[in-house]
Formats: sequence, C-alpha cells, structure tokens
Amino acid sequence: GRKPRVAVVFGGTSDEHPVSCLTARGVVGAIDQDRYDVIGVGISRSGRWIVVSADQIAALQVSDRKLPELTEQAAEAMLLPGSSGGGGELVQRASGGGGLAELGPVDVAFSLLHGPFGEDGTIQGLFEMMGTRYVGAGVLASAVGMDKHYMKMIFAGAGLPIGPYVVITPADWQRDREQALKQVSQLTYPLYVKPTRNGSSIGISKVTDESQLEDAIAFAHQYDPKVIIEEGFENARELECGVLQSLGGAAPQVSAIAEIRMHTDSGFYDFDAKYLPEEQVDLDVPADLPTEVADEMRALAARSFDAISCEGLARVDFFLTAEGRLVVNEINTMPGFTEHSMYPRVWAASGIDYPTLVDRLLQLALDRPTGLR
Ligand code: G1L
Repeated sequence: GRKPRVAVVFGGTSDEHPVSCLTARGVVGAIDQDRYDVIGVGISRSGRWIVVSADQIAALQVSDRKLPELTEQAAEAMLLPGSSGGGGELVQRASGGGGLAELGPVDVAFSLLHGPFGEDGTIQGLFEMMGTRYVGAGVLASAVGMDKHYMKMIFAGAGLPIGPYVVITPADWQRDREQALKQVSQLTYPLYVKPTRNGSSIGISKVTDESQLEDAIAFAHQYDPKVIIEEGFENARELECGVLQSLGGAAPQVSAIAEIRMHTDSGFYDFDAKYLPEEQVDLDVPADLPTEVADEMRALAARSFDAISCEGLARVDFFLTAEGRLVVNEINTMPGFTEHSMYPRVWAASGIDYPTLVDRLLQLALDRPTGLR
C-alpha cells in the first residue's frame, strides 16, 4: 500500500515559535522518507495554517543569529474530518478566496506546538474530532501534564511521593487574600512560586522569606491567574528520565537517568538555562546513583506515566532530597525534542537513537485506535 502520511504541525502563536521550528527540522530530518510521506503544517505567529514541504522545514535554522520563523502565505490550510476509517483530510483555501483544494489524507499528526493550544490538550482534541491519529499524549494526559495543580492531585491519588504545595485559584485570590497567604505560611521556606500552567519555567521565582511572597505571586499572575506555591528542597539533587511507551501493550520503558547540575545565579533550572546556547548547566548521563535509588526512580517514573494515562512519551523530573528521599516534581508530556534535548539524550544513553525514537512514536500512533481507548 501507500506510505503513511505524516503531518508535522509546528510553529504556532506562542513565544516558542522558533523552538518549535527547530524541533520540526530535527524531527523531519529523522523521519525515514522511504517509509513515510511527510507534509509540514506550519502555524504562523498570527495563527494561520500554512502547508510546507519537508525541504522547506529542513531550511528552518538559525542564520545570521536570527531565529527561524514561518513566513505567511495567502493560501490557508485546514483539517477536515476524514471519510470512513478516520484519518482527516488537509484542504487549502487558495489565495483570494476561491474553492477548496484537496491536499490529501493525513494518517498521523505529529504536533510540535508549544504552550496554550499546543501541549494543553487543545490540538489533541482537534485531532480527536477529525478522527486523525496523533503522536503522544491524549487530551486528558496533555491537559494534566500542563497543569501542576491537577498533576499533583493525580500523583497524590496514585500514592506517588510529591512535595508540599498550596494552590491559589483566581477565586481564592479574589475572595480572601489573607486566607490564601495564611495557607502559604504553613509551608517551609524557601518556596517556589509558579504559574500553574506553563511549559517553560517563565514566571517562576524563588522566595526565601515572606516579604518577597506577594511580589512573586504578582509576577506569576502575569502568566496565569492560577498560581502554585511549592516547598523548595534545599540541597536536593535534580534528576530526570524518559519514559517511552512500548509497542504491543507491554509496560513502558524507562531510560537512563540524567542529573542536572547548574551554575546559574537564579539558582534553578530556568528558561534561560534550558534555551540559551551558553551552557549554564552540566548534565550527567547516566547520573551517579546507588542502584536501589536508580531502580526506585525508574519505577516511580513508569507509575507517574500510568497515573496520568500518558501515551507515547514523557519526561519525568525528580528531586532526590538531602535526606535521600525521591520526590516526583513533574511530568512533561512534550519534553524538549531536538536531537540535543534532554529526552533524546537520555534515550541515546540507553541505546535508542533519535530516528528510532521518532519511528517508535509514529508506530505507536498508527497502531492506536481513534476515540475511546
Ligand atoms: F509528539 C510527541 F512526541 F509527543 C512530542 C511532541 C512535541 C514530544 C515532544 C514535543 N516537544 C515539542 O514540541 C517542543 C519542545 C518543541 C515544544 Cl513543547
């Protein structure tokens, strides 16, 4: 039969448009084009869908110190429900109106969109409605992975070890600030004040005493009306590992463990350290850990993956406290995914290279039913 057609969806209206473009370049470069047909669906900064070729994606790179960005076109694409058997059909409205041109079926969508509408379950819902199979976490797991509040509740419900925290909802803040601040005073400093839903460490501050608290909340409120305040673990080690679903329903695989050691003045692994080229962090893969700790961490990572009903892949981040206790910090259903990002690196250390990862994710998506599962 014909080769499965992969729609790589990338760009988007978030500030991380260029990161998504660079990731698309990496993913498309890793897809075996003898076995899959690739079509690019770029989303411009202003939210228009533009169909581009694999070659055009390959040309998206940092040049003259400028980050890549999609150029708008008059022709706008959209996804329509597929005929029987699912799939979804891409169509394009020609420039200046006119009729709809068919651009053919989509067998699997691979979305690399970041932030709101990308990794929060929204585009996954669009794919569900169109009957289009897609790579990675479903609607619920994506939404939970984006919202630290619900993530904590699910982890706690699954008996996973999490740290103490307080959530301030918009209603809490509006109705009784004093009461909200009183709740926070039950926590032990230092604290981290964070927007509850974010992908990229923006809006986070470390607070060492009560006098800094309200400013930190105001700062987090610039990014999200719902704020979470977490106890910091002093002198804890930061560890991460990858989880990858297995083909045929076997238990998920867990990668080698990475340790992040930073020497940045902000004191935590923040947005700049993650995305700026100048290395502010050292990575140890595999981390130097006693076997029992590494084994326990891998078991907790797999349980975290299952707790949110995740699919495809996830990166799970931990603290190993000074007392030697493992704490699940968060799960990320859309981890950095260029060849040099943490997730592909921990898998490389476990013998699974980047093209093999991309192929596994596409196979998992093609094998899975649309609708309830
Ligand atoms: F679809 C996957 F495989 F689940 C997937 C999709 C996107 C994994 C990781 C990502 N990551 C990204 O798209 C991003 C880091 C560029 C932004 Cl969230």
